[in-house]
Order: sequence, then C-alpha cells, then structure tokens
Amino acid sequence: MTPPHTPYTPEQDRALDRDCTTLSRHVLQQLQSFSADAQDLSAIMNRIALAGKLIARRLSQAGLVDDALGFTGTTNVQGEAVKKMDVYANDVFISVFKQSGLVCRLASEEMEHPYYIPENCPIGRHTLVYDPIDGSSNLDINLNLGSIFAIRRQEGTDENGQALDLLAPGRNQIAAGYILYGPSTMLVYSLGHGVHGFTLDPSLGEFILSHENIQTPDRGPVYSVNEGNFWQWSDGVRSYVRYVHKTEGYTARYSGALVGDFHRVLLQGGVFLYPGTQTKPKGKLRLLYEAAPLAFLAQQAGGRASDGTTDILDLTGTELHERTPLIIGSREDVNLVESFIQQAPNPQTTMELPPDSTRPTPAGQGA
Ligand code: AHM
Ligand code: MG
Repeated sequence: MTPPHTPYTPEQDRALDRDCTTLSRHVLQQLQSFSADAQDLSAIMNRIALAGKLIARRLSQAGLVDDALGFTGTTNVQGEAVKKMDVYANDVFISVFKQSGLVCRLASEEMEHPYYIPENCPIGRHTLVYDPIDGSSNLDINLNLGSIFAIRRQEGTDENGQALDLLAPGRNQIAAGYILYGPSTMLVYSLGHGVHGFTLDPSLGEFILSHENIQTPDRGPVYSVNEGNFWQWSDGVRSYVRYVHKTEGYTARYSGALVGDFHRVLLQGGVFLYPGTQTKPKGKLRLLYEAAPLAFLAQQAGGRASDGTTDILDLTGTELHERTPLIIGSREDVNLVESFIQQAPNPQTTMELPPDSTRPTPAGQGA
C-alpha cells in the first residue's frame, strides 16, 4: 500500500540541516586526524570543490554568455581541437590552487608540461593531476560532462622539471575523484577509504553527502562502448561485444563522456570499455588523469579496471600524456572482457579499415 502523503514540516528541514555532511567535514572524518597532512588534504579537496562549483556555474550559463562555447582554433599537445571551455576549466583549476600553498604542481590534459608553483614546493609537496573538462564533444549540445582528478605525493625533488615521479603506478595515488556536471552537479571521491558521493546544493553552494560508501555490484546489465569503432577493435573485443549482442540481459549505454558513463556503472554495475583501435592502438583515454583516477575509485567500490591484460593501477607510464585501453566497472564484467581478449587467437589482430574510413568528424567534435 502506498504510504499516505506526509505534509511538509519545517522540522524536516531542520532534521536535514542537522545531518548535512559537507565535504570538508567528511574528509577529516575519513582521515580520522587533524594532522597538518589531513588538514592539507581537506583543503585540497575544498579547492577542487570550488573549481567544480565555478565550472558548473559557467556551464549552466554557457548558452547565454559570450565566448563560453565553441573552439579556440588551437590544438592541444595531443593534437585535439581545444574548446573554450577546456581552457576556462583548466585556468580555473590553476587559479584556485595558485596562491593556496597546497600543491606544488598541476598536471593536466590541456598542458604539455606540468604547471609549477615553486613557492608552494617547500610546504605543499602534493601534485594535482586532472582532466578539466572530460567529454568535450558534449559541450556544445548541453549534455553531461565531467572533471577528473587525482592527488599524488611528489616523490623526489623533480629538479629537472620532468615530473617523472608521476609515471608511478596508480596505486600510489592518495586520492582520486570526479565532478559530474549533469542535471545536478556531483563530486565523487575516495581517499582510499571507500567511495563517497556529494551533490551540490546550489542554494547553499555546498557539496552535501548524498551517496555514502558506494558499492559497485559484482556484475551489471550495462555495456558502454563506442560501437562505431567495431571494425577497428581486436578480435577479442569484437568477440566480447558479439557475445553481449547474443546474450539476454545486456543493454547498451554510451554518452560520449567518460565521467557520466563511468558514474552509471559505478552505481549500477556493468562495464565501460575504450579499447585500442587500429588508428589508436592504445585507445583514446589517458592513463594519468583519466584511467588511473577512475580505476582507483572502481577498486575502492569493489570493482576493477584493466587494459585487457594488466590492472590499470599497476601500469607505469612512460610519458605524461600516455594513453591506455580501458575496461572498467563491475569486477565480473571486467574479468569477462579480459578473458575474451586473452583467449583471442591473436590479441593484436585488427581488421582492415573499410574503404570509406575517412568520413569527416561530425561538427562540434574534437579528435
Ligand atoms: P576528452 O577528454 O578530450 O573529452 O576525451 C575523452 C572522452 C571521454 O569522455 C569519452 O569516453 C571519450 O572521449 C569518447 O570518445 P569517442 O567520441 O571516440 O567515443
Ligand atoms: Mg578527457
């Protein structure tokens, strides 16, 4: 029987207020410490949240203000067309950390080399790695987007300015998370003690705990992959996708923005894949600021992430903007994809591209 409608009472509001857990309070609770390091991490998370609020605000007005949408006319270090919002969001992260005394380097998808803040280095030996706007092809059509981040501790002095310590495995990350700009803005993060989701209450300007201790189901119905690349995948990936086509209970979901697609499988189970293709053998996604942070979250939520043979958290990079194939989500689903890849007669084989493989990139989409 449907319970009778309970009329709203001001007490409900007060009860909610009393239970509101803000991000900064949560970080300190998670660390169970008020040490200087814990305070630093709490402050870093607060700055990331501030960047998320600024970006969310700009996105919510993007169709109404000048110079928010569209391309800059330049390409980034990876040869991808840069959008105005990519630049804005990258600058937001820099500006919220610039005079914070909290991090001494910022490494991002939009910068060839890390941005150094030398005056912070003696006190703040953390590095923030981030993708300021992920899923840029969704920008001009008002669909979901994200920012991805991880906090790493600087190993060594990085005297030659090459940031080689950032190539260490993702298991070394201290914290990781993302901000999802969807119908509501959410910040999901982990400090290595479970995964927790916060929803931005715009009336308070605060991220409030809404999804505590997220657990990914061991398997789920969703497979999330760009099937437009079908003929460019290896035999193993194609066999897996043929298998889900023939098996009852699977459903496809793909938004073209990793954060939203990952958020779905994190909460509801299933698997997201961006495998290598013939033109991009390591796929499209970057290890340092896309795959590794999300792998950290997946693992903390009981799921996992792989490049097809190796756990993403065990991969060491050879360069800052290195790409990796990514298979991420529910543990059993990731294992299943891996088994198709590993059992394929020749894991490296890819089909010849069909003759009309040079179709133009659709308007509004970068590389
Ligand atoms: P971006 O960081 O330049 O936006 O690229 C990453 C995005 C991911 O969000 C998404 O999963 C993927 O690219 C989509 O690529 P495709 O359009 O090839 O399916
Ligand atoms: Mg990205």
